[in-house]
Amino acid sequence: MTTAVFPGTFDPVTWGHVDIATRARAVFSHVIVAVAHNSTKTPLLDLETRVALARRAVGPIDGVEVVPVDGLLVDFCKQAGATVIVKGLRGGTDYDYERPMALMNRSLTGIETVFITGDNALSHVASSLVRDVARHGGPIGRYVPDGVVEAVDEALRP
Ligand code: COD
Repeated sequence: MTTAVFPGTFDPVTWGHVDIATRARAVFSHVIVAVAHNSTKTPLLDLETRVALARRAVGPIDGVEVVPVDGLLVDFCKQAGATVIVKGLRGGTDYDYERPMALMNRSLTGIETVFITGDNALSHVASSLVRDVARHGGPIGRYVPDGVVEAVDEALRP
């Protein structure tokens, strides 16, 4: 059994994330979606909400679980017995952003990162764009799983 960790901020979870989790599960027997506390960003949604929405979104996929993560990702991977980190790619910009993290994580513990190409139909879907559209009053429903529209709305207009 190979356990893979698919980490992210998931602020909020989108169909792009669900697509990558689904594809990762087709390759690895156990996938942990790791929702990072992420001290380098100030997320719109709190950790508890991001975890709950991600659980609702990937809950139906057998062999996929969602956990909150704080601290170094490689430490969590070790604890969880994961031998692979999964990242999703929308294009070259994602690769340029992910490559140093993949190299750093490998340099820290030897763990490999596997990149999965997402569905082309979702290549414009990013949590940051979803937040921006919502902030300006635009419709985000088609980009995100159930419960996200309401949670984002609540966070923006409490
Ligand atoms: N299609 C394909 N892939 C997608 C799509 C889409 N439409 N949308 C998102 N993705 C992929 C992203 O490329 C990424 O791989 C993943 O989904 C998560 O995306 P985000 O935006 O939710 O998450 P990020 O990029 O903010 O996550 C950054 C981490 C939390 C992974 C990183 O900061 C981290 O590892 N933090 C833990 C602390 C640590 O160990 N730091 C040292 C790192 S070397």
